[in-house]
Amino acid sequence: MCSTCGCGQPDGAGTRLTVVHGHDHEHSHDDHEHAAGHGHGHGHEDGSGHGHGHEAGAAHEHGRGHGVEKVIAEPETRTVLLEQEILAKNDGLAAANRHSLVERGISAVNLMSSPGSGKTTLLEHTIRAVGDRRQALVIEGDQETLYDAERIRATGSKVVQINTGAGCHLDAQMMSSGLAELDPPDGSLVFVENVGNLVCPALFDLGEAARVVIISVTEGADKPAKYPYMFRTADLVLLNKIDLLPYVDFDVELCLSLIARIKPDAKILQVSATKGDGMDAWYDWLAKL
Ligand SMILES: Nc1nc2c(ncn2[C@@H]2O[C@H](COP(=O)(O)OP(=O)(O)OP(=O)(O)O)[C@@H](O)[C@H]2O)c(=O)[nH]1
Ligand SMILES: [Zn+2]
Ligand SMILES: [Zn+2]
Repeated sequence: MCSTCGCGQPDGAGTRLTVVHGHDHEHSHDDHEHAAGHGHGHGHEDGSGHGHGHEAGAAHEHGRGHGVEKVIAEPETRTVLLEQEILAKNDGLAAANRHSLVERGISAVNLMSSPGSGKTTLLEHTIRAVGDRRQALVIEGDQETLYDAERIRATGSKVVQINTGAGCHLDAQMMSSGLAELDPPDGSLVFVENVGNLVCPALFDLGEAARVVIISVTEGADKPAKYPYMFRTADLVLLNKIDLLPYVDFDVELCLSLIARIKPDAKILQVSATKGDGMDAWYDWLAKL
């Protein structure tokens, strides 16, 4: 759950809290004393659980209904309703965006990833490679700065920057405003660089034709397992920075198998945006949009 944008899982699945112990000790629910200050967690029969800290030597009681679940449960109910309203409104606007894009033969591609995986670098090379076949324009999403927009402008492509401030994703309203400002010609290709974040952007449909998730080999092979929703909704996964494989401890097979577990029919391309490896396959994929 994201406190700045109110986004969360659209199916309303609750937040789970599991505390992993750094030490072993027997734990009862009777009054007891702890010799040293430490934190710990425990579960309840209903499947919930929580963690808390103890001062050194502090005695305390653990009761089954000691209020923690109640405090969490009430605001969560309101939060889920708020999320549903936000996402329903977003989906309506996204449908309108999609309709007008399709009518005008414009293909929008939503690029999503962690910060620094190479979205802007990929775009710089892609615009130069495909720009003579199909006009490419860019909507840049960032919390702050015009840095990425300036990099894109240097390629000669038209670009609109959307700064989200505290926001952690682009939404359909921002997409609509960005498109109005960008004014892409009929038949063009519009790339959207979403805010670097593997969580929130996945929840917000922009009306795009395709979603591309970029993961780089410097991030760790376990990212698909940790952020499954992002990978589940992707039309294409790009594994970037493969030129660095000789220097980093990244298990490609593990990463591919984790993606396949989340999305068995996932399309995955291995690329190096800076060195050019695998980029022709990416350009071929784009040509089919
Ligand atoms: N070695 C290597 N470095 C890359 C590659 N692609 C991008 N980089 C580098 O990774 C860094 C981050 O790249 P960006 O393109 O700015 O990443 P980004 O996803 O746009 O970052 P944010 O907009 O901050 O989310 C830069 O130093 C790039 O030069 C690649 O294929 N190989
Ligand atoms: Zn960028
Ligand atoms: Zn968010």
